[in-house]
Amino acid sequence: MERTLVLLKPDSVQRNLSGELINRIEKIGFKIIGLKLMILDQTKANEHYKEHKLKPFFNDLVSFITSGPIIAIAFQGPDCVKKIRNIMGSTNPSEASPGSIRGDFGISLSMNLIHGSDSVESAKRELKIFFEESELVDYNKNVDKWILE
Ligand code: D4T
Repeated sequence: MERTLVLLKPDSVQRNLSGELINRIEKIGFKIIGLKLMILDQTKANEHYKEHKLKPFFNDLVSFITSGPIIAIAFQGPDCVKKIRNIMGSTNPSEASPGSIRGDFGISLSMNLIHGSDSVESAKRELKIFFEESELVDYNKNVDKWILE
Protein backbone atom coordinates (compact mmCIF):
# COMPACT_ATOMS: atom_id res chain seq x y z
CA MET A 1 0.00 0.00 0.00
CA GLU A 2 1.26 3.49 -0.89
CA ARG A 3 2.79 5.60 1.88
CA THR A 4 3.76 9.24 2.13
CA LEU A 5 5.45 11.65 4.51
CA VAL A 6 3.59 14.70 5.78
CA LEU A 7 5.29 17.36 7.88
CA LEU A 8 3.23 19.88 9.80
CA LYS A 9 5.71 22.74 9.74
CA PRO A 10 6.56 24.99 12.73
CA ASP A 11 3.92 27.56 11.72
CA SER A 12 1.15 24.94 11.83
CA VAL A 13 2.17 23.81 15.30
CA GLN A 14 2.50 27.38 16.61
CA ARG A 15 -0.87 28.39 15.12
CA ASN A 16 -2.70 25.43 16.69
CA LEU A 17 -3.57 24.06 13.26
CA SER A 18 -2.15 20.55 13.77
CA GLY A 19 -5.49 18.97 14.62
CA GLU A 20 -7.30 20.69 11.76
CA LEU A 21 -4.72 19.61 9.19
CA ILE A 22 -4.52 16.03 10.44
CA ASN A 23 -8.30 15.91 10.47
CA ARG A 24 -8.52 16.97 6.81
CA ILE A 25 -6.22 14.18 5.73
CA GLU A 26 -7.61 11.54 8.06
CA LYS A 27 -11.17 12.26 6.94
CA ILE A 28 -10.23 11.38 3.35
CA GLY A 29 -9.63 7.87 4.66
CA PHE A 30 -5.84 7.87 4.81
CA LYS A 31 -4.45 6.05 7.79
CA ILE A 32 -1.85 7.39 10.21
CA ILE A 33 0.80 4.66 10.49
CA GLY A 34 3.46 6.77 12.25
CA LEU A 35 3.51 10.10 14.05
CA LYS A 36 6.03 12.08 16.06
CA LEU A 37 6.62 15.60 17.32
CA MET A 38 10.21 16.74 17.09
CA ILE A 39 12.57 19.62 16.62
CA LEU A 40 14.41 18.76 13.44
CA ASP A 41 18.20 18.93 13.61
CA GLN A 42 20.33 20.59 10.92
CA THR A 43 21.56 17.27 9.55
CA LYS A 44 18.10 15.87 8.97
CA ALA A 45 16.82 19.21 7.62
CA ASN A 46 19.70 19.32 5.11
CA GLU A 47 19.02 15.73 4.11
CA HIS A 48 15.28 16.28 3.74
CA TYR A 49 15.70 19.40 1.59
CA LYS A 50 18.86 18.30 -0.26
CA GLU A 51 17.24 18.81 -3.69
CA HIS A 52 17.05 22.55 -2.83
CA LYS A 53 20.67 22.84 -1.66
CA LEU A 54 21.67 25.25 -4.45
CA LYS A 55 18.52 27.37 -4.30
CA PRO A 56 18.78 30.92 -2.93
CA PHE A 57 16.14 30.18 -0.27
CA PHE A 58 17.86 27.03 1.05
CA ASN A 59 19.37 28.55 4.23
CA ASP A 60 16.10 30.28 5.15
CA LEU A 61 14.22 27.05 4.48
CA VAL A 62 16.46 25.05 6.82
CA SER A 63 16.33 27.81 9.48
CA PHE A 64 12.55 27.82 9.34
CA ILE A 65 12.01 24.05 9.46
CA THR A 66 14.40 23.76 12.45
CA SER A 67 12.96 26.82 14.26
CA GLY A 68 10.40 24.97 16.38
CA PRO A 69 8.55 21.71 16.79
CA ILE A 70 7.16 19.98 13.73
CA ILE A 71 4.92 16.94 13.51
CA ALA A 72 6.05 14.20 11.15
CA ILE A 73 3.33 11.83 10.01
CA ALA A 74 3.44 8.74 7.84
CA PHE A 75 0.13 8.26 6.03
CA GLN A 76 -0.92 5.18 4.12
CA GLY A 77 -3.60 4.65 1.48
CA PRO A 78 -4.19 4.32 -2.25
CA ASP A 79 -2.70 7.26 -4.20
CA CYS A 80 -2.02 9.08 -0.93
CA VAL A 81 1.00 10.93 -2.42
CA LYS A 82 -0.97 12.64 -5.19
CA LYS A 83 -4.16 13.16 -3.22
CA ILE A 84 -2.41 14.78 -0.27
CA ARG A 85 -0.39 17.03 -2.63
CA ASN A 86 -3.71 18.08 -4.18
CA ILE A 87 -5.37 19.01 -0.92
CA MET A 88 -2.23 20.88 0.25
CA GLY A 89 -2.57 23.32 -2.66
CA SER A 90 0.13 25.21 -4.56
CA THR A 91 3.48 25.85 -2.86
CA ASN A 92 2.78 29.59 -2.87
CA PRO A 93 -0.37 30.12 -0.76
CA SER A 94 -1.38 33.13 -2.85
CA GLU A 95 -1.79 30.75 -5.79
CA ALA A 96 -3.42 27.97 -3.78
CA SER A 97 -7.10 27.28 -4.43
CA PRO A 98 -9.73 27.99 -1.79
CA GLY A 99 -10.50 24.73 -0.03
CA SER A 100 -6.88 23.62 -0.10
CA ILE A 101 -4.85 23.76 3.12
CA ARG A 102 -2.53 26.52 1.89
CA GLY A 103 -5.44 28.32 0.21
CA ASP A 104 -7.44 28.34 3.41
CA PHE A 105 -4.71 29.00 5.98
CA GLY A 106 -1.59 30.43 4.32
CA ILE A 107 -0.20 33.73 3.11
CA SER A 108 3.58 33.24 3.24
CA LEU A 109 5.60 31.23 0.68
CA SER A 110 8.16 30.17 3.28
CA MET A 111 5.66 29.49 6.08
CA ASN A 112 3.40 27.33 3.96
CA LEU A 113 2.19 25.07 6.75
CA ILE A 114 2.67 21.58 5.41
CA HIS A 115 5.00 19.35 3.45
CA GLY A 116 3.90 16.28 1.53
CA SER A 117 6.21 14.03 -0.49
CA ASP A 118 5.96 14.84 -4.20
CA SER A 119 6.34 11.29 -5.57
CA VAL A 120 6.31 7.70 -4.38
CA GLU A 121 10.12 7.62 -4.72
CA SER A 122 10.50 10.81 -2.64
CA ALA A 123 8.13 9.38 -0.06
CA LYS A 124 10.30 6.27 0.37
CA ARG A 125 13.44 8.38 0.74
CA GLU A 126 11.86 10.93 3.11
CA LEU A 127 10.08 8.41 5.34
CA LYS A 128 13.48 6.85 6.10
CA ILE A 129 14.75 10.22 7.38
CA PHE A 130 11.93 10.50 9.92
CA PHE A 131 10.97 6.93 10.83
CA GLU A 132 12.58 3.58 11.42
CA GLU A 133 10.68 0.86 9.56
CA SER A 134 9.82 -0.64 12.97
CA GLU A 135 8.08 2.60 14.00
CA LEU A 136 5.53 2.31 11.17
CA VAL A 137 2.46 0.38 12.25
CA ASP A 138 0.43 -1.44 9.61
CA TYR A 139 -3.01 -2.25 11.02
CA ASN A 140 -6.60 -2.77 9.97
CA LYS A 141 -9.65 -0.71 10.85
CA ASN A 142 -13.21 -1.95 10.56
CA VAL A 143 -14.05 1.15 8.53
CA ASP A 144 -11.49 0.18 5.87
CA LYS A 145 -14.17 -1.88 4.10
CA TRP A 146 -16.12 1.35 3.48
CA ILE A 147 -13.05 3.22 2.20
CA LEU A 148 -10.77 0.77 0.42
CA GLU A 149 -11.93 -1.30 -2.55
P1 D4T B 1 7.53 21.31 0.52
O1 D4T B 1 8.74 20.62 -0.07
O2 D4T B 1 7.84 22.06 1.75
O3 D4T B 1 6.40 20.36 0.65
O4 D4T B 1 7.00 22.34 -0.50
P2 D4T B 1 6.62 22.10 -2.02
O5 D4T B 1 6.99 20.73 -2.48
O6 D4T B 1 5.20 22.51 -2.22
O7 D4T B 1 7.54 23.15 -2.72
P3 D4T B 1 9.07 23.11 -3.06
O8 D4T B 1 9.64 21.75 -2.86
O9 D4T B 1 9.24 23.77 -4.38
O10 D4T B 1 9.69 24.12 -1.96
C1 D4T B 1 10.15 23.65 -0.73
C2 D4T B 1 9.88 24.70 0.32
O11 D4T B 1 10.67 25.86 0.09
C3 D4T B 1 9.91 27.02 0.37
N1 D4T B 1 10.17 27.97 -0.69
C4 D4T B 1 9.96 27.59 -1.97
C5 D4T B 1 10.65 29.22 -0.37
O12 D4T B 1 10.83 29.55 0.81
N2 D4T B 1 10.92 30.10 -1.37
C6 D4T B 1 10.72 29.78 -2.68
O13 D4T B 1 10.98 30.63 -3.59
C7 D4T B 1 10.22 28.47 -3.00
C8 D4T B 1 9.97 28.06 -4.45
C9 D4T B 1 8.54 26.55 0.41
C10 D4T B 1 8.52 25.22 0.34
